[in-house]
Amino acid sequence: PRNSGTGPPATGPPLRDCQIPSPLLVGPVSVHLSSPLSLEEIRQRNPLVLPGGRYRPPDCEARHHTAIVVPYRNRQSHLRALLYHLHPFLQRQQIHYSIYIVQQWGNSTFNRAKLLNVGVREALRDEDWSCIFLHDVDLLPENDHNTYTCHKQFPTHLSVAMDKFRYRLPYSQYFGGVSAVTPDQYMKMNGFPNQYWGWGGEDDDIAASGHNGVRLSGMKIVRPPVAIGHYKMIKHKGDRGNEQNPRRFDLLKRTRLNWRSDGLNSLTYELLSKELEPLYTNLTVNIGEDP
Ligand code: GDU
Repeated sequence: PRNSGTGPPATGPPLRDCQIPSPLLVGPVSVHLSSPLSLEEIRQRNPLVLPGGRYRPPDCEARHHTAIVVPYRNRQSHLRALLYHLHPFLQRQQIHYSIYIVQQWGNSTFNRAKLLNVGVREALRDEDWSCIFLHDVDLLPENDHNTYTCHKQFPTHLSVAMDKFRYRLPYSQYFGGVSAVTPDQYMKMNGFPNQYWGWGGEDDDIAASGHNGVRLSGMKIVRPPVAIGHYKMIKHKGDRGNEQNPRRFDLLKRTRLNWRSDGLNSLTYELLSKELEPLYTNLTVNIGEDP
């Protein structure tokens, strides 16, 4: 059937399934950051993107349904650069997608992983997404063969070769930057930890080896080849309100004890607003503060 239960009912004749790989892919793309366009200009360049940052390929039935969740506060120029690059990138992949910006309200210490939990939960209220991407705002993919889809069995880590780390994986269990899970994988992991306030540790809590790999509950991490998983990171200084978390090492030691009780099942927050902006869905959320 048209839309396979994840969108509006069919109107016209059924579409054929999109080809794999998409014939629109171009491979490596050069990412320039010199003159970011305005949101209005980006909108004009993406006329098929619907309010909320939603898109479906017009000529074929998408095989993939991906929500992109971006933890966010006060990075306007990065957000514009991301939207500018990501919309055409995803359209070339012929994916049905939507972009969610999860904005932490207030000035309390930033909490990336908790915002990701909020984004996943809210995105799944909208649609039956088959894949959820967890995407830093400052990372721009440089090769569209790096497809924004999920592996059926295992979580995926996409940003394996960032310019910041000289296009290599910084350490073998690195799971930060851009990663992806299916809703099932996410449930199995009990989501992400809510207790990491400030910079660092939350990504390692999910994936580090030895004692801490437990959150993955036996799942391994799959990755694209290094030649394809290229990303440009927009250079930035540390943000006010996201200073290094000095407790991260202590928390990491306790992942084995805590992961079943700290995550999706202990998530509390107050959704202050949900706006369907022309290029993204904006969720403003009160996630509380570091106790
Ligand atoms: N962020 C904001 N506003 C802030 C702070 C952070 O929007 O004030 C969001 C952005 O999406 C940003 C992400 O949080 O991309 C991660 O923060 P940083 O960019 O400051 O951190 P790094 O560039 O050092 O990123 C690496 C990994 C992240 C994460 C982080 C540790 O790429 O995925 O694991 O370390 O917290």
